[in-house]
Amino acid sequence: MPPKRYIIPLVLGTVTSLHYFLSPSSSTGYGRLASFGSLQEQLRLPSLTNTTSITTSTTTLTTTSTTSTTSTTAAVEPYPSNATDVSQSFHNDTQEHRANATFVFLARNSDINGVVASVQSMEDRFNRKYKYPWVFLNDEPFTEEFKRRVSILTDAPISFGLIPPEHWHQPEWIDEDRARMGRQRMMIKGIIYGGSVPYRNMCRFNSGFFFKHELLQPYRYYWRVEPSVKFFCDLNYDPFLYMEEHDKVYSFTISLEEHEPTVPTLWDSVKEFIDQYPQFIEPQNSMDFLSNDGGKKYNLCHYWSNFEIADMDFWRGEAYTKFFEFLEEKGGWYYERWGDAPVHSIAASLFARRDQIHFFRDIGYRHENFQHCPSGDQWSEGRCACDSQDSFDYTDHSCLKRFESLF
Ligand SMILES: Nc1nc2c(ncn2[C@@H]2O[C@H](COP(=O)(O)OP(=O)(O)OP(=O)(O)O)[C@@H](O)[C@H]2O)c(=O)[nH]1
Ligand SMILES: [Mg+2]
Repeated sequence: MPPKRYIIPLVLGTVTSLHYFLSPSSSTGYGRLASFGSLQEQLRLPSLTNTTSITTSTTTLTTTSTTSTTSTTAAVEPYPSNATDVSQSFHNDTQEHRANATFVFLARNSDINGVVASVQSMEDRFNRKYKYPWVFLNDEPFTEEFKRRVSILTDAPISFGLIPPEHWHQPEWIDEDRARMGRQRMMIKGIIYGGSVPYRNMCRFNSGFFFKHELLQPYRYYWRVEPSVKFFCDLNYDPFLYMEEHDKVYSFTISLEEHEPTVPTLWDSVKEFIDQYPQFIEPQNSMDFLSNDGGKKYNLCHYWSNFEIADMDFWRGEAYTKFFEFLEEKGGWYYERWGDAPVHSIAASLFARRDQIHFFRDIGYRHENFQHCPSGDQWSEGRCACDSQDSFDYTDHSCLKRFESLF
């Protein structure tokens, strides 16, 4: 194995958090939304005629900045010691325009077999041609065996990062007695992962911290990948560039209803946030994806976040930063079992224009127990290895119809 294949982005931690504070926010002009009562009507779908006048509110991060990172706790694992600068090798790979993007893969060492299967599926179907980098994150150091097995799968740059403990563990200020009671209640109800603290750590990390990791600072777009997922179709174009060129901030392949007992108070918190920070609500929001009555009640619809291609500058922006901080104070990741999927979906639906959310209909994808399989020309042109009759899209608990009715 040539050493250049083991690449560590030692100079990738190059854009400081200051950058985000300096980034323009999308909040101006929405201050007229004053209270939830009056908000209700305005959150209903306005006409689509104004969409062309909206400009993007985010800034692209570059990989060439030389500012040193401010992170002191996030460890970057050297692998191996003679590794080279990932940004250099990234740009040398091709002359074609590519997006400032990476795959993000959170995993445990024990997930290795599922990780290998997912990476191979992605490489075979898309990335062998495009060579976007891979960033692996873990709350424990990755083993040499993990790195070895992943590294042989691709020629693209790979880096392995350790998550800072404060981005992962249950915060000190959480009332553990109350959290334990919440877990016990959920276990009694038989809610999946209801008794698990690590699962809650993962949900909170994916909601509010992954995009702050040192290894992700150089990038704007990410594609989240999980163990044991399948990509069924050849992708003959670059979905990251699609996101960039069409001003998209969030995308999905499967949308569905959340288990209500995992989020009993989430929507009350969201309504409180809307009352307190009306300036962050995008006038062309997609509240009607989330609610059947203009915002009074959450219909539990969310985008399934094990697949996400999205814009990290959206999560790094003022609206989402405030939203995450607001929810964090409620402690719902630990007192209940708030998932990153409803949290991301609610934020994307409220703070982005609805036309900035994209359904990748042509990407065949499976995460147990559901799959999206394209149909028609997309199925045949993508050489999709799935049955197009077997797709979650229009089944009973899918929210795709609701998404499509927004347009
Ligand atoms: N490092 C680390 N990663 C974790 C931990 N728990 C979950 N993950 C990762 O977080 C992602 C989501 O976890 P999953 O266990 O897949 O959760 P899920 O998709 O809701 O449920 P299943 O896939 O059905 O188990 C996966 O990429 C996991 O590998 C953990 O304790 N440590
Ligand atoms: Mg999973």
